[in-house]
Amino acid sequence: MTRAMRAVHPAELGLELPGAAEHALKVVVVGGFGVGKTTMVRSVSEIRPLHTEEVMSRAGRQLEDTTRISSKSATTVAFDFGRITIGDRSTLYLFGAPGQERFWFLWERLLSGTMGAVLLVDTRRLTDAWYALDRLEHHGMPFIVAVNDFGGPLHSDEHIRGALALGPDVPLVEFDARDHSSSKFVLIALVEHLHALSVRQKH
Ligand SMILES: Nc1nc2c(ncn2[C@@H]2O[C@H](COP(=O)(O)OP(=O)(O)O)[C@@H](O)[C@H]2O)c(=O)[nH]1
Ligand SMILES: [Mg+2]
Repeated sequence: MTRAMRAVHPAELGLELPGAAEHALKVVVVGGFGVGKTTMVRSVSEIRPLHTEEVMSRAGRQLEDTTRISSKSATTVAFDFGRITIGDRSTLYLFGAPGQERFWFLWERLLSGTMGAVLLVDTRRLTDAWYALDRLEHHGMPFIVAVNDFGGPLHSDEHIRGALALGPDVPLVEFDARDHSSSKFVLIALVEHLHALSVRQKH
């Protein structure tokens, strides 16, 4: 997996959001429940990230399988939102997807206007990524896969690619969502991937 990545200026992408600041890119962070989406948006954001968390209600607890994730007592009920500047003039607006199944209807809105996505995976629960993967592929959304380090089994890239049926062109990186620089590298990897795709389209 790749750790060192060359920084690229998103201005090179020529991708802009209608009505938004120049070189503003909307990026979504998706993945299964408890995989580190909120953690990543918080650790990387330059502004105090907006998020809506609630202590799980008794009813909510019955709806979700939290037995495997015992440390998780708060859950994201709306999008996480954060912002990071890369280079002088490029701003990424980050949206963390809601993890719970009862908020999945928000996905269409989440993905509209989105330039690219980061799919987070936990090697202990690779299959939890399938729903997000299916949605990304359904929307033809460019994405990279970021393996969050929970101390789970160290799988080879081939194993992870096989389990998620990833195409050879989808970048796979490892990181720690709790770490600002590590999370920033993931976003730079996504920007580079978008750049590579736009160059390929032009030729
Ligand atoms: N060990 C470890 N724990 C993490 C990491 N990232 C997140 N966590 C913890 O995992 C739990 C779930 O993370 P959260 O960001 O809420 O997941 P979300 O449901 O995808 O938003 C929290 O208790 C985090 O502190 C990581 O890289 N390593
Ligand atoms: Mg969350």
